[in-house]
Amino acid sequence: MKTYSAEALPYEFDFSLEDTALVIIDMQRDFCEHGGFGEKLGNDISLTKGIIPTVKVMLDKAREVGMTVIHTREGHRPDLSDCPPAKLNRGRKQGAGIGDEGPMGRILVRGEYGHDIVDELYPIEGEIVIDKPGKDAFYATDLELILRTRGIQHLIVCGVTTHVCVSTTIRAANDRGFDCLLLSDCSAAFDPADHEAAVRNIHQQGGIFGWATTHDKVIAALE
Ligand code: TIU
Repeated sequence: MKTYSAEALPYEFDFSLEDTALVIIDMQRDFCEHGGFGEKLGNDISLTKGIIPTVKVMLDKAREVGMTVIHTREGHRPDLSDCPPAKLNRGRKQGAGIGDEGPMGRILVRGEYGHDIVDELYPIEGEIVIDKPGKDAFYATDLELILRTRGIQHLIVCGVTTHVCVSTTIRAANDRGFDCLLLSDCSAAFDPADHEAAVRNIHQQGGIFGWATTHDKVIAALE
């Protein structure tokens, strides 16, 4: 296996094409478009929407070199039988009831327009889509089985939001023994302060949860 080395914090991230997956977290209309879950929670979606072109550059490169690509979507069954009352009740308090009707269909419900991935980053044939009920992409999904079956050891992770689903998934992956590289410019939170803190929290203490870099460093490593 040929090894590539990307400049990163706290030090270079070494990976090969065969044992690496690009994991794009929750780039759904519900988090990046008007009227979705993110906006209903009282957030400005300009930052989550704003990373779409940058994520697309990274996605195109991964497709070009043949890297495994995994997309995740946060959402629930139409009958909400997989949505814990604790999550449902907190969303409702904020006016963002999971399952409520919105301009893009029922909020965070599988099969609805708002639940799906934005057009620009829409999965193509051969890419894996993981539907997850929680913030952690490993929780109650077959993600780990798929990664182990493919011999994946390294995860290049991006998407939204940095401090919620991206960070939670990286922490969960770290405990399962995967090496994670966060792409800071392909990730966003509604508040930049949350984003900055989340990025730092990944690579601090000598890379306590993993590495962080920008997409151009990974692309440079692959060229
Ligand atoms: N609210 C928030 O920041 N995020 C989420 O609810 N889900 C994800 O991060 N995908």
